[in-house]
Amino acid sequence: MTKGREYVTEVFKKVKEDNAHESEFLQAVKEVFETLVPVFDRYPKYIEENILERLVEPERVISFRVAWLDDQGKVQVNKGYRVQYSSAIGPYKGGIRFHPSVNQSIVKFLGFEQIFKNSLTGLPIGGGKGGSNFDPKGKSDNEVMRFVQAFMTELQKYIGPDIDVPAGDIGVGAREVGYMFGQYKKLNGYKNGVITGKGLTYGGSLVRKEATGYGAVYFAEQMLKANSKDIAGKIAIVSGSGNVAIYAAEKLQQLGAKVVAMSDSSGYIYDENGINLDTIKELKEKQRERISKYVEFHPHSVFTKAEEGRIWSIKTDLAFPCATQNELNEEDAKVLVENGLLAVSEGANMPSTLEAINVFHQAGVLFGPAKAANAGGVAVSALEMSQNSMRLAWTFEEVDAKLYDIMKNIYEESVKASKEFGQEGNLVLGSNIAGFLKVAEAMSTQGLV
Ligand code: NDP
Ligand code: 2IT
Repeated sequence: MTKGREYVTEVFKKVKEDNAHESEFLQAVKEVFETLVPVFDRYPKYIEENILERLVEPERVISFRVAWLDDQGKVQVNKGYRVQYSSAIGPYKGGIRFHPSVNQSIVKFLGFEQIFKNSLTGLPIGGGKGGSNFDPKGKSDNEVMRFVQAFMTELQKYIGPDIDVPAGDIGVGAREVGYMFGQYKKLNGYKNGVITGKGLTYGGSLVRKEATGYGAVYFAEQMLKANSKDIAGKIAIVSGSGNVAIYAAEKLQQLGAKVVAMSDSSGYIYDENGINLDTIKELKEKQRERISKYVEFHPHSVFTKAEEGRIWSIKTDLAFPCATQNELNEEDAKVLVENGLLAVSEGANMPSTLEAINVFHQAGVLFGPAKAANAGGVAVSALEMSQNSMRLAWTFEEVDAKLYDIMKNIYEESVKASKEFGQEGNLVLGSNIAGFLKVAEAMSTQGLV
């Protein structure tokens, strides 16, 4: 056993003991740790400084009660969280998720991933994440507003433009960000850099809404180009139908791919003519409807319930998992590979299980891992912070060009690290190492703080 392997094994054992019930968190940690062994073999000083054990422990975990009144005047109580994971390279930065499944394990896995992702963007942002087990589905706008105001009344004590800058994630879009910003402002005065993903009328950045989805497609484009292939003419599947999925599908269509399927938690639609995104935007962004309704507008399309079939059973060249963690398992991966899959670009966080990733790697499928492929969202968040600080706004074309360059750079840095550490083309390893090295060096330079 090498020194690096010994160190990683020992730290992971401790992490497992200390966080035994946090399965998503342990999954995310395991994936990263496995790929860092060659780094510790090469740089023993990081073992001496015990960088890994320090990094895997969040700087701060905040959890709080959120009590609010529903439309019937009844008191409702939810859990709220903010994990301020690492400030080694900048203020904590990461989204807020509202979904009934949110717990400490989910927020920690997302926060841990965010450290490396944010480092990869090349911009000065640390890692953090937050959320609540509040379910926005079926709630009135007024209920959402009252909940968000109660949530922010607590959260505002811990955030600030140079301290910790939240944004959206699952269940947190334009409406929720607007209410969060309003409540923060009421309590602290106007500080536009305190949250990103803001509306364009009050300090938001052009392209932020599109950034994660567009970025995941730009990343796929880089992988394909390096293999003398192209997006034009390809069949694509995009899971989910939220913010990331919609704009991944939009960019795919702009580049000439045919997106044949999208989904939500109730099931998926298959449209052999190619998904009509105007219908999806109307149903999802405006009406907050279920995706099954798409069939009413396009009767030739087919809806399959989640219990009755998997979106990944459809034959496709490109797969963009853009819904949630662990939505693509080993069995799904095998079916996709049998059907001739070329490439996967992860728009969601940790959508593929570790077993599924192994299947893709063994089959030679081009695989763009979440930390690299979906970093476009947080990258444009950081550009929103820059514009806020400068008190000016760039055009759509300017921000889009910067996003494109950032995604290209992440791809190139990940390939370079995979080569330097002996597994050329393994972008899971490459992106983890490229993201880690900058954070580790910053921690090492700053001493034991
Ligand atoms: P949205 O809330 O806009 O959309 C989420 C989509 O995923 C919906 O279609 C939702 O279906 C589906 N979904 C959510 N949870 C589940 C579940 N447990 N099972 C099945 N389907 C589910 O969120 P986003 O598009 O913002 O986020 C999607 C993914 O992308 C997440 O993993 C997020 O962490 C990641 N991400 C988001 C970024 C951003 O900028 N927004 C940046 C980088 C990553 P339903 O409506 O039925 O729940
Ligand atoms: O997972 C993510 O990168 C996000 N939800 C976006 C975070 C951000 O701060 O823009």
